[in-house]
Amino acid sequence: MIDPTTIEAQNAARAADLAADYEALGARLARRGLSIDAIKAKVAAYHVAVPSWGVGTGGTRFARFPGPGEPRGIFDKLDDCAVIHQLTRATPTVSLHIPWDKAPAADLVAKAGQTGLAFDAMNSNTFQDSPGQSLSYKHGSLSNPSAEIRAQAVAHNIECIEIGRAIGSRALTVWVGDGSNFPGQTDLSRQFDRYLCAMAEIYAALPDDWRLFTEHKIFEPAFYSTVVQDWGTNLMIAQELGPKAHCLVDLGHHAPTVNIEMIVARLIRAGRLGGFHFNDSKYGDDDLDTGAIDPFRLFLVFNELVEAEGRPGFDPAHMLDQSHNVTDPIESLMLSASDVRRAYAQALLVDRESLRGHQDAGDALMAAQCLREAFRTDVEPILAMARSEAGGAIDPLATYRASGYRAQVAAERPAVSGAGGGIV
Ligand SMILES: [Mn+2]
Repeated sequence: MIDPTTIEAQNAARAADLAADYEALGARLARRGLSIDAIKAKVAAYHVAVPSWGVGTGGTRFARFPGPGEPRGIFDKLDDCAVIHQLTRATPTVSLHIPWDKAPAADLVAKAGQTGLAFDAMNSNTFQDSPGQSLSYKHGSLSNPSAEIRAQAVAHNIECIEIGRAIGSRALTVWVGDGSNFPGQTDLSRQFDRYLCAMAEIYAALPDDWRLFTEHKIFEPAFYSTVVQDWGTNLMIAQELGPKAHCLVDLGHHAPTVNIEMIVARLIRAGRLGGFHFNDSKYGDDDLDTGAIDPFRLFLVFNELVEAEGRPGFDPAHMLDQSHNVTDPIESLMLSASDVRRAYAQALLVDRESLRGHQDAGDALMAAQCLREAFRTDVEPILAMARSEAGGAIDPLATYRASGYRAQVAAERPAVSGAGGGIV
């Protein structure tokens, strides 16, 4: 991890400016009847999980260009995740992927203890064939026509639950690549029936205090149809499986121009919003850094979440899920963690009473103004003060670069061109 004296020195150089900016913003917000300290407290309590696979360099179907000092395995990944949390104080949990992160549970728990991290949802993998696996998922996993292959996929998911129980996780996320590439390749209904039967077996193995998240995705790797294509299918799955089943919304897994915030509102209404995989995109499932392309959409999603805060049973899980091809993954993840907090802070600024009044009065322009006023507010002093007071960095990026962490781990970790940096 990074030497605390580096953080202290970096913060000392910025503390006076931050205090002035925070005071000025506080005065502005006070005129709108808002307490900056109350918003800061909520932002400080907001956390987003980091996926273990996010700290490795990703790739495209064309190539992968490894970066220096890439993690060699789960223990290096946890070191990198610890740095992200040390500087941002926003990412105390890591989401593991099995089998990529398979290791003795006692060692995982010990490493988490050393690094101050805990484990978020477990992720199963039946979208590729893993070393030593007896049957292939080329033609599907949980929906495969072969009962033996489905049983293998079910057993893998149950193993993920067992590993998760041993390390303190309380959720399983299932995303499958199952689908078809050609009309007629599969019977769309029978394939879905097979998936549901297999998922029911996994659901039956869930501990009482666990949740099951299913993640829909419109396309890729299947390009004609996917078994869990959209939020409607996802909601059907959750409603059929039972109360522990919830829908996971990955921002990149929709058709372009789809209104994701409305999907979020619908899933909240149904009591089935499981949580998020945050990322950003221009064209499809680009897996770009959260907030890098369309921060207004991210804000509108958080606007729905803030609207629903406090409802019984409302407890969505939050995770980043993005791929870093041309940036240092630690830097991208730190900025993205800040950007989800930014969207949350901006959504907290919305004057909901006024908004409702404008909505009821049919004043579309003023209703839109309510949101834009919140979105246009620069909340960086709130984010920076929350980080600083929690022992993190006022400027995580500058502090990280000043620390020399990447060069240090590059010296210890030889480049591995084939290391998994997958996207789910
Ligand atoms: Mn995802």
